[in-house]
Amino acid sequence: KEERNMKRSTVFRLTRLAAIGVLTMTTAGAFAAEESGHPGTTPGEMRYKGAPVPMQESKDVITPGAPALTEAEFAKAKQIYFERCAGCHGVLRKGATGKPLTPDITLGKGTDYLKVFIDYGSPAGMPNWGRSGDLSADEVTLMAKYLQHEPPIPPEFGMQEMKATWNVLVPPEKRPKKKENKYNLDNIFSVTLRDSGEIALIDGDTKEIINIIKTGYAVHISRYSTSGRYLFVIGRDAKINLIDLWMKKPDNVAEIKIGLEARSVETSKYKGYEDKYAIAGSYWPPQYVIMDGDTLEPLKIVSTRGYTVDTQEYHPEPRVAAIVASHEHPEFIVNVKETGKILLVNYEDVENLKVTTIGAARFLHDGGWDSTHRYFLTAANQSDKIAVVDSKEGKLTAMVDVTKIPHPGRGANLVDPKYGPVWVTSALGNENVTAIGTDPEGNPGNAWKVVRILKGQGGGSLFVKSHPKSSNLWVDTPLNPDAKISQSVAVYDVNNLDKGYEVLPIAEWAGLGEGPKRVVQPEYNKAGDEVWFSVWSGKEEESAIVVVDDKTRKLKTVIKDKRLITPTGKFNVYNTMHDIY
Ligand code: DHE
Repeated sequence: KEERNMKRSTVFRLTRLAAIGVLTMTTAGAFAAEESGHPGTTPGEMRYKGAPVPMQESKDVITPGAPALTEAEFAKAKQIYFERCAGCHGVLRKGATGKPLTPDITLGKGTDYLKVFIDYGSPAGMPNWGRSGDLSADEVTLMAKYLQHEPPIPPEFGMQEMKATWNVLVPPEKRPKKKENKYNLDNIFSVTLRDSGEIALIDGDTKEIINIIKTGYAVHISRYSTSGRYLFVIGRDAKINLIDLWMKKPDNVAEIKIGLEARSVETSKYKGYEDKYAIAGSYWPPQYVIMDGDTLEPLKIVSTRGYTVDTQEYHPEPRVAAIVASHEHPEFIVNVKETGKILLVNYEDVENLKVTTIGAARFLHDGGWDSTHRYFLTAANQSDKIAVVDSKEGKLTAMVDVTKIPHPGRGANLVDPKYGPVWVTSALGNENVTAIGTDPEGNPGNAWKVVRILKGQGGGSLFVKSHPKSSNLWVDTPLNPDAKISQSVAVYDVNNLDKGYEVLPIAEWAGLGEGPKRVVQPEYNKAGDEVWFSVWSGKEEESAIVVVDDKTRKLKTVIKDKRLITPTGKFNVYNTMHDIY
């Protein structure tokens, strides 16, 4: 209800934001989802879908036989498509989590059929764009006609385009020779300020803001170089910022755009290659690029276009999802979403790149390491599976079936008193918190099996977290439609998992006014004795970060500042660079 009220009062603002390409999933996508009530698709899943694609230019084709559209109508429909539809149906409409919508299919269906679909949605997850009021009757008709034309093709983004955006603001020789500030670098947090196109660097010891740094649009993640000196931040618009934490006041030293839309960046971690290379993957164009680690100079671009793992059908747009750096070999591990392939990209010789392709399952998304950093566990989210890769042997170890739409973030590693070491994921589609055995030597009977399913507060969970020094497991539920659930967090005692969870009212502790106040992404400090939560409100509303004492589970402090606009992901230097979670 709260969100619906917000919707009415902010329709005008949202339309403007959409027009300039900064409308976010939590606005457009979430409202449609909230009101859709589709059997078979939970509100949590629906809210996670359909983010706008920041696409401006494309090659447009008016298709013979398709209903007539003026140039202005075509342009308007194209904008609506990229803002509302491309997140699920793909830029080229070849289908991603949503169905394919190419003219060979849509022309046969015709305008009237398509109008009904767009208006009412479908049980398979298509929002009811017309009925929910998100699109007017004229816009529904316009979209039904537009979908019968060939999809506009956005431009490619090769070396020339990347080099044109590449900017070394402070060359390596002009950078500090040693750390020039007094911060305890290991305990700094990079915090995504999603809707302001910035990150906040926060001193984990004093909780003071060190700097607010301009980045790409709707930043997605932060990762650190192995030495902990450099911070890499990537925006949804595929802009990467390289930030030097040794500077008196840490700030940007280089930037580049590696495509038109992206989510992932990582740096080389293998012995001898620390801080040497960076890699980023893009949604559009579907490719990854290896860069120089301290300048972001693009060195090698590799396309991910190819054939799906199962039906071996060509996919023109397989997006790059999570990337991790191997500790066992000089390799990056790259999830290719729509084809369901996991690539082991060996960076020993960038000119003669060796790539091992592991077939997993479609819709690879996010994932993280087991506690030994040998096995990478990653969600094939719409396939309801967790793929396990042995990074030492370079092989698929197992495919584990889990329940509806696993979403681990990087997951959480615990020692289950009954089953030994396990890795945990929560889910978007239901309340299950699933533990998978990860110790083939010590506990072979449990390895790569679901050994325990805990009941959580509900679906719409995005992230779980624990720490080797803690006996708590934290599970958020920011996309649950019930405000009581989305504004609180569940915490389990790892030594007594059967006891169930305690609920902490994190948003209430933040003491904020109006707003959705979703509680998202637990992140530990270096010592493992504090957990930080974002209380994520609207762009115009006050948000905060709530710090909880891990041992007592009591409120420690609330970080509030008018510059903390829509905080979401938080990345502690030490834990992120050492893959501790
Ligand atoms: Fe994320 C990680 C993609 C929406 C917050 N998100 C990731 C990763 C991918 C991804 C591929 C893994 C990167 C890696 O490890 O290399 N996310 C997507 C989407 O495609 C999606 C569904 C829609 C979109 O348009 O982006 C999406 N993500 C969101 C949000 O709405 C979230 C909740 C808020 C926000 O800031 O935008 C969000 N995603 C995050 C965070 C991580 C992340 C905080 C990193 C978690 C971690 O602990 O590593």
